[in-house]
Amino acid sequence: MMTDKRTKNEKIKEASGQLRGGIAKGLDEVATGALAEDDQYLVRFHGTYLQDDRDVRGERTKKRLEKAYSFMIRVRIPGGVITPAQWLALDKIASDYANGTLRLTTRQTFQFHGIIKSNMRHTMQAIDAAVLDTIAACGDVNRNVLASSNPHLSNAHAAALDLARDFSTHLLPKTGAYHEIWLDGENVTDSAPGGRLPAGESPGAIEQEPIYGKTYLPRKFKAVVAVPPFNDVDVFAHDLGFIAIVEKDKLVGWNVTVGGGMGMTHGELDTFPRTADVLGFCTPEQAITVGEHVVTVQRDWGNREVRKHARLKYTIETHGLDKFRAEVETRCGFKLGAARPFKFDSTGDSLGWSKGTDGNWHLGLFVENGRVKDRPGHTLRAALREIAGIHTGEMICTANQNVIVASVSAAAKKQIDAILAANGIVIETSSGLRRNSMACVALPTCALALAESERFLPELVTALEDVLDRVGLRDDDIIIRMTGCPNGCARPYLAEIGLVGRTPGKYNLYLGAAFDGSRLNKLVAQDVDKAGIIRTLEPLLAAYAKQRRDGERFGDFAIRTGVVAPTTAGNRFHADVGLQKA
Ligand code: SRM
Ligand code: SF4
Repeated sequence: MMTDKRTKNEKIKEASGQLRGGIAKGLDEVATGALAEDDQYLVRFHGTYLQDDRDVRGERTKKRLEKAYSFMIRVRIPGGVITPAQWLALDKIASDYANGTLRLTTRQTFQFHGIIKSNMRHTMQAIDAAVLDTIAACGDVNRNVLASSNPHLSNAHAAALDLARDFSTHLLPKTGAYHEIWLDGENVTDSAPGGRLPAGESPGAIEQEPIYGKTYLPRKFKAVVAVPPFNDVDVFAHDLGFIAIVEKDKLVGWNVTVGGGMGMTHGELDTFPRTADVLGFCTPEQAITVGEHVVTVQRDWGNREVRKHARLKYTIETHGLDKFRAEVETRCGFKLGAARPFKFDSTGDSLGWSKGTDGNWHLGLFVENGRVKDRPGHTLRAALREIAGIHTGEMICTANQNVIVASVSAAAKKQIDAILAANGIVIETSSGLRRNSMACVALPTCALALAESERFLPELVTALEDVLDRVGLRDDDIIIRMTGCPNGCARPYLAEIGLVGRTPGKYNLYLGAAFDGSRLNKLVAQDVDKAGIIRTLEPLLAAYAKQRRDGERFGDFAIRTGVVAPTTAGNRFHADVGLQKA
């Protein structure tokens, strides 16, 4: 008899009745704030995670109390664009049901933290009432699709948003489980996926998942759309990417990228971050078909026996790019064209006010580590709420955890400036390093965090700003990203300075990534604390300030001068580690 070597997760998906499991029943169970173990995994496909407050975990264990359980909910917003009315609705949810903050993520959306089980349905219904949903925001499916921020910048940017929205809709799970569990037969909104069961149908009987089948994908799947020269979605970090090819001011199609990803495990050298490969070129009409078949090949070829090797990046490492391309082309029924030339300059956002070609203004507002909250003297959440109250354009979440207030008239611009000033919000950041900083959530909510991230990076940047002052680099753009573990949620392996948590207070330091997001960095120091990070970086930053060539970036400088060995491919990430020259 053949043994079933598939992971436990595969079996849970298969037996779930298209993502139902025991979630509905578990939500009604009052004896615990948690869900049954299998349902904790299934509920992710609905855009939510069970978490516990790790700050009080030890104390509660001592008192033999259940962990302080609550849920994180992630909204699905392809391209990150919402209306001011939706912003206000989400802001209200943060007060009504969550911990009073909104968290902008590295994938252009919002997370709420701290929602207790008895409020879960109310929260999901409030999100639905705002004509938003959370389905497929997490789980082994195509997640929120990113698009280069601000559709008003050019026709290609508008097309990028359209493609992100269309691809997201195309790949949505078709199951009615979401509506059944969370919305209880509430009105299904226009944007909502699936649909309610027709009268008389038993749950699970009518649904077919033409793309996903019963076991969905082997692992999460992430797609993005980028418009050169801005790589603000970090296209090379994702499973699937579309890069706009504009010729004579016209979007002629997309270069397709595959096999990017960040996650790895400390000490396991067969896990590594990987930059995506360019697969070829497709026309605008072909894009959804190509994307769908990248997904179906991964569905069929992806590793369902070893979850750590289940992402598309390992499928491509295993089978090779040529074989993968041939299979995608066979399934599409047409061949991809040769990749067209493109050039990226940067991965950051355009911050501050800029004027669009239509005469309207756009404000890129830095949100430190994406946390929208009020603190004394800096009431950012209140300011954004007030802005949303008067704004008639869009509010856009960026993949750098910032927000763009888009399409502002000259008169409204003055009002917005006044609101910001009254709430203590200064548009300019204190340094180029802070402007380019990102940290993942980590403690206290993330179950996987090994060290602080969001709560520590601001203080580290402040300390590094003293170094920058000493060496004369305060205003220079240098990318720094931190995560509390090696999963890579703030894409630290594509940062010129990457810091990845090992244990409380200790980080691995990575240097040498490209400013345009095309080259991974390299491990240079292990288990360093705050003082060690500063000690290691100061001489390198001083040398950079003195010896850099015109326009040379810090990451490129570290490679050119031989201080850090370049990472030429993901599978070389763990080779030649350490500082090469003191
Ligand atoms: Fe992530 C798991 C937060 C973007 C790679 N990520 C998690 C979880 C859900 C922890 C867990 O599994 O229990 C974190 C919840 C923390 C919390 O308390 O909120 C979490 N990830 C985040 C966010 C909120 C980070 C942020 O500060 O913005 C980002 C939400 C994105 C979104 O809106 O969808 C976030 N995560 C990313 C990215 C960046 C990206 O996609 O551009 C990555 C690296 C790219 C990639 O996927 O390769 C990323 N997250 C992971 C991984 C490692 C995946 C892997 O292939 O190994 C995990 C762990 C896992 O999946 O097992 C993870
Ligand atoms: Fe949690 Fe690790 Fe992701 Fe940070 S990188 S949010 S610590 S899983």
